[in-house]
Amino acid sequence: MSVDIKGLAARLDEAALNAEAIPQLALEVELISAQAYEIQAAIIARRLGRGEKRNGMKMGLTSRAKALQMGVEDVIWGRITDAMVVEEGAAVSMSKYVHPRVEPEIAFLLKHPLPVGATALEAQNAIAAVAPAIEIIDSRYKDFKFSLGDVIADNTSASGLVIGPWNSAIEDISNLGVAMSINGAVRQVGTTAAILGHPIRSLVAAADLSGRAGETLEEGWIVMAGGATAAEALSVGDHIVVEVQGLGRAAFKIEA
Ligand code: OOG
Ligand code: MG
Repeated sequence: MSVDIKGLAARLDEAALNAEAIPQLALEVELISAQAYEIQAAIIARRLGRGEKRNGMKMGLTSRAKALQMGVEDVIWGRITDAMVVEEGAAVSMSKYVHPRVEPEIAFLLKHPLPVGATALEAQNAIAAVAPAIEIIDSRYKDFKFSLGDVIADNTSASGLVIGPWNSAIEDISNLGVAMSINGAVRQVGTTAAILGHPIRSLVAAADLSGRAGETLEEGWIVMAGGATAAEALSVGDHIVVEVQGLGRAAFKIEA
């Protein structure tokens, strides 16, 4: 079936720009993954056209907790641009978002490109540094509800990322404790082992998925490994802190 890739991309891009929810595309058209990724690519092309710079990739639904919370089983990925980066410790305005949620992640910084077919050892050797991170997800769909095709088209709900200190002396990251607090109360706890059993597998999968889409993970790019726990909804005034054992913390605030 023919799908209006550019039209649907414009709809999602404008929903994000206006911070206004739209109905799920699935109510109108059943997208196969390849079409949904084309829509995602077209949204990013619009953003790059406005001067944003591509600086990485995010993995999604790499933990059981997230797959269960969202009711979508497949590992998915999205594209990151510089405009999505929120300065660590900063306050961001709620007006930028529809219904934002946060999730605790770790971020990889690449010191050289990582092609499709990379092994776990090659992935490990491509890492310049690892950081504790927060992903701000904000589905452009009403009620934060979507099908697999919907969420892929919507750049996998990517909206913001907060990166804590980069650790270049990389220790074993396979099973680090993760805690996410909002206003001083711990809301989610978990471990990096929840990310595909070992977060390095998320980086290997990122290389494969982007390679198959005709891209390569580039030197200097950030790769977000995916939420280690379920996400939490945000309200004005919230102060969010994610702490990863041995890596440090990342924090930000949400204001009116
Ligand atoms: C989809 C994005 C999932 C993650 O880390 O699992 C994701 C969503 O939950 O809206 O970013
Ligand atoms: Mg995420």
